[in-house]
Amino acid sequence: MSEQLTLFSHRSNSLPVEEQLNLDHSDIRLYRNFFDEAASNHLLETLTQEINWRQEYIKIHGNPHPIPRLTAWHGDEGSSYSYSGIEMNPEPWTDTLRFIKQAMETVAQVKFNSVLLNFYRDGNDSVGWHSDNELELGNYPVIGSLSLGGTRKFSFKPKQKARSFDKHDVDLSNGDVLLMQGETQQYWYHQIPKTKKSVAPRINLTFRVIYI
Ligand SMILES: O=C(O)CCC(=O)C(=O)O
Ligand SMILES: [Mn+2]
Repeated sequence: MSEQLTLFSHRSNSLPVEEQLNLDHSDIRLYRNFFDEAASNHLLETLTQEINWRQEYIKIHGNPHPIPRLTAWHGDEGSSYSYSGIEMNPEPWTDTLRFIKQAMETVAQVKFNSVLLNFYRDGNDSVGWHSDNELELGNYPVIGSLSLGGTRKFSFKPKQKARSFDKHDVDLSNGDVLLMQGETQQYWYHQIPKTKKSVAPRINLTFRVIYI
């Protein structure tokens, strides 16, 4: 563990302030500024440099299409995972990732064994509607998400069409933690839409428990 990292305070050292999103059949909690600005900026810079960011492709009608963001996958050995048809084998934990993981575990109250990282270079980068409901994540996935860098809109919409009026948006900013658990992935889709606004680069880390 680098000396600099251990100096950073995060809100789990005190009692983090929790906002609960009030959506049916969900358990979604927000911890604003979980990491303070200095820590968040440092983590953003370090991860930008040290992560081996990859451009992945998905096949549509047999043709490869670049996904609109860069990604990386780190975790315990054996926690391999398929995502949008991409089979991902984890890279090992770095000191930075281990430090963040330990902090996230204090609010999530679970031990994570993997993390998917997304790098959104600008407003053209995005992730489309999906839920994190892959079989490897079990029936009630606990997803701990940390956002670093530019603020982006994160949207929820219900899986049942009749409830589509229930769409809900939340802005995720530098240092914010979003925890999704319980039935959330069974009942709700989420996305990061593209935006025409000028936005700073953003890194999002979603910590997960993969049942091997
Ligand atoms: O960037 C985000 O906030 C969300 C990323 C996400 O939903 C995912 O990687 O599954
Ligand atoms: Mn997701």
